[in-house]
Amino acid sequence: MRTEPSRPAFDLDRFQDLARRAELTPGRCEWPAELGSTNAELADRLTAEPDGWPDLSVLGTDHQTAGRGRLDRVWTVPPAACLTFSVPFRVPAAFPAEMLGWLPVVTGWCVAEALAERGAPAGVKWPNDVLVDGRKICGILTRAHLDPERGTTVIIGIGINVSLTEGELPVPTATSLTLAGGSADREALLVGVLSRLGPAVAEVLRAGPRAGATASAGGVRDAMITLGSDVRVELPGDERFTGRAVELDATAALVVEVDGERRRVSAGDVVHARPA
Ligand code: BT5
Repeated sequence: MRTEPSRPAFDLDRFQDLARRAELTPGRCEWPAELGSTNAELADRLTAEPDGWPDLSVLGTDHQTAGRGRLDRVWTVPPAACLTFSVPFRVPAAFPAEMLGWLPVVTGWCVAEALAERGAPAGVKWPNDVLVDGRKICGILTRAHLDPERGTTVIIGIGINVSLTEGELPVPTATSLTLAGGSADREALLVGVLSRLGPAVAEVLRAGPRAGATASAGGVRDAMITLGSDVRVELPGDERFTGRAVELDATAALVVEVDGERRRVSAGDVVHARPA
């Protein structure tokens, strides 16, 4: 993998100026040049300073040296070529745990809308990817941070490939915003994502058991390219089956029709065998 040394560092002042103009009020924003994983680091910082990171704060970095995917997979990008950050949201005590599955897909929808605004029409692949032309441009990883006194904070980690060249893609199934013909302005892209993410996540967390009936859930269903596709489902523990993805249920689980029967998938990987 070749790296491109001439990319500008993320400009936090410019981001904050663009945010002000967009009437976006994020919480605390920090962007160290390098750290291990923004998700792990934000969890540590929440432990050290539980009231120091209000909702819609941002911890980002230009060089993530230990980026994580699901199931201990790695997330890799060359320095400054990606928009890599994590955002915390307090989860109300009454919010049903089974509704947490809405958060990654709602995040995917917000990222897809922000990418479209920056020139790359994107769709959401269940449960945590954003794709452009069938290739992965963004991965999302949520984790719960527990505080015995304050309850649960969900940390939403987002990695968007912004200016990677074809030769820098970590896997052949990836793409980047510039490869897709979009603009490499990371500060404007972050404003676009957060402007959508703040209200959408707040709506879902407010709705509790009715999260699946929110406007955000409707947006997810419209943006989800998995629905209507023939899919191969790979469940944790190596069980595999194929079928047609037909809907998201009230908890954002994927419902797959297999030989006339409906199977509900709440965790696992999905491979799009044939798009709708
Ligand atoms: C994900 O996992 O896609 C979640 C990625 C989340 C990354 C963010 S960055 C900020 C925050 N801090 C972290 O430490 N993580 C989050 P999963 O669905 O398991 O997909 C992982 C797979 O994606 C890998 O096994 C590779 O095949 C592929 N991959 C790795 N890097 C990629 C990239 N830059 N672009 C596209 N695909 C990639």
